[in-house]
Amino acid sequence: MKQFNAVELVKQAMPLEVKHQGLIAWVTQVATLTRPARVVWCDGSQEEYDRLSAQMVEAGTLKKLNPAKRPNSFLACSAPSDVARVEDRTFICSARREDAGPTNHWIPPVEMRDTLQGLFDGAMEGRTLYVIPFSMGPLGSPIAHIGVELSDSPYVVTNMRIMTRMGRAVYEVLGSDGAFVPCVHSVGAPLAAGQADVRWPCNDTKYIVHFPETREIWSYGSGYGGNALLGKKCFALRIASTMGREQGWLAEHMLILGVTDPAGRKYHVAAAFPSACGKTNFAMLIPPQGMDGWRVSTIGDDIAWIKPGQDGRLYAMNPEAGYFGVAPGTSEKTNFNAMATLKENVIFTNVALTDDGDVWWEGMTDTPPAHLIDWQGADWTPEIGRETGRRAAHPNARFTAPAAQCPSIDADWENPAGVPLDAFIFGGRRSTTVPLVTEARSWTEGVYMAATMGSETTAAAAGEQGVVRRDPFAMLPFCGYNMSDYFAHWLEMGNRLAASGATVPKIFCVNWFRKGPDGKFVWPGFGENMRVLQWMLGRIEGQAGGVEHVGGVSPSYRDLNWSGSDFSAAQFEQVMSTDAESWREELLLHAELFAKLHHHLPAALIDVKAQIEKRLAA
Ligand code: TSX
Ligand code: MN
Repeated sequence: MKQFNAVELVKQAMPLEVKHQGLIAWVTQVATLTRPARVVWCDGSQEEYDRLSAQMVEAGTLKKLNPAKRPNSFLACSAPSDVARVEDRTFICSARREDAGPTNHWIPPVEMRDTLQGLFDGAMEGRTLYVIPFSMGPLGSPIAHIGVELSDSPYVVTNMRIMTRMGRAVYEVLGSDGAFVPCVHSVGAPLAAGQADVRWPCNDTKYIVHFPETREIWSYGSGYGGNALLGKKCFALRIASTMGREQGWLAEHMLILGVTDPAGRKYHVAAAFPSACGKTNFAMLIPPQGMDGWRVSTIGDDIAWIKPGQDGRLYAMNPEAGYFGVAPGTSEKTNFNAMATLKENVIFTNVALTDDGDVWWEGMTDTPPAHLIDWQGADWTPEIGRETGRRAAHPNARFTAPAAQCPSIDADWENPAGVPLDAFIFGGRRSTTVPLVTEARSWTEGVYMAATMGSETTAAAAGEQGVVRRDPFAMLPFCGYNMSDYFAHWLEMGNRLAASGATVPKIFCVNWFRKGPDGKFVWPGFGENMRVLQWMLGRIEGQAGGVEHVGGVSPSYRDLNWSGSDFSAAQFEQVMSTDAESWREELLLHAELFAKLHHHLPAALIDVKAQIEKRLAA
């Protein structure tokens, strides 16, 4: 038998552009460990995308959708055990446990490296190791950062081509000594000689591992979403948050949108919501009837990298190039722009297949098609659905689509300088207690609001339904370091901005999800949220009215623009009201969170809590 020769495998077909000895050495090292049958250096071309897609169709991983209905689009159906991020298998392996903090899983780096060596030993046997060079942020932009993912999944390659700037040009930007974040990924399913592959290879053992000090990512056992597309949650949030802490910027789980008023003045807002709150819908909002002349444009729907500019203001950019959005619930009514984005060049994962070769998911249309193939490949009819409760699409089914195809895409979405922020919005799903909108009286009070943010669990997530889960800044699963240090970093950024003399963005807290006594949502949400956005901009301009209360400043009924709406003052009262009793209960929950995060918890946040308690007692 021929001796395994990693150097030979790696050098074969290595593009001329690759001049980075550190990169070549690292690829050789990983190939030596994982022993793939082939190494392919990706160039990011359409030809490469088409070739890999055709290979995956051949292997049964992808179905090609009807080109007349959904041109150049594919459906992937995963193994039933590999359908979401695995938070309990996600590790931040900092040298010191306290740097990961109480909200992250931690294992000593030496121990974890040992485990990974064992797992990756021969993990790619019989498979191809793809070298995937990518840039988070526009290529060559001063705020972009480069990563290289080594993966044995062709599905990862084609998804990364949509989600990031991936390909040949990245090798050029890297040059001979450029910095990159090394990302190693294996589905953990080596193939013995002659062994047939399965449609969705993966392993029951899963590890999603980050070494923040050395800025490395290692992912094993899953081919799905954030577990496998390592530029997204692993790099652009967990690793980037630690880079931002060191370098004085922010990596946030935020959408970014532009708002242009009827006079043509443009504002920019970044907003953080936990999952299942409709972030992508908000990023692509269409203003309602009666608000003609207002326009919302989309800069990003999931991640924002935010840095102070020369003028002292905060500039935000979207490090991604595509949307990896939740499909169920997306319709022409809830998100017209998303549906238009999905017309072509899309990879769908775990949605249902229609008889004419198109896709369907719960919530796409009011009436489901008479017959479907569900996400697990079984026949599905509305009757079967009713009788068994089985869904046609998995609740966490996704689309991967190029951002450039979004009709509401902002002209500045690839501006290397980013866009200047006027406001931050934080929100959660709360059926009681939290008003429709509240403005923080100060940066510190805003950081408190964001830090204590909570959201009720929905049926879409595992576990009990309707329980309030604290999710500070919507970053609970994504902060790469100690959450209390992260709060301190935010407070410090505020101090720096104030010291520079520039206008500091205002911070608002929203809740679209208050329910009435009948258990129904009171606020119509979606496009109607534009009225709340208008009030915020009015506050920024010092024009809109508001009333101070225990938690901040909120509008009265007359402070919002109701043109084209029949929302009544009585309904408004239902989405705004708070009583002292529910505030006291809420503060008990804040105390619980603060107890968990007491180590390094900034005193300024404890002060805000004391102030609220004092106002309540008065
Ligand atoms: O995305 C949502 N947004 C933000 C939109 C810009 N959703 C969907 C959340 C699940 C991902 C919302 N759901 C919003 C909202 O503002 N509000 C609600 C609650 C709601 C649901 C349905 C109706 C009204 C409110 N109305 C009817 O179904 C007719
Ligand atoms: Mn997200």
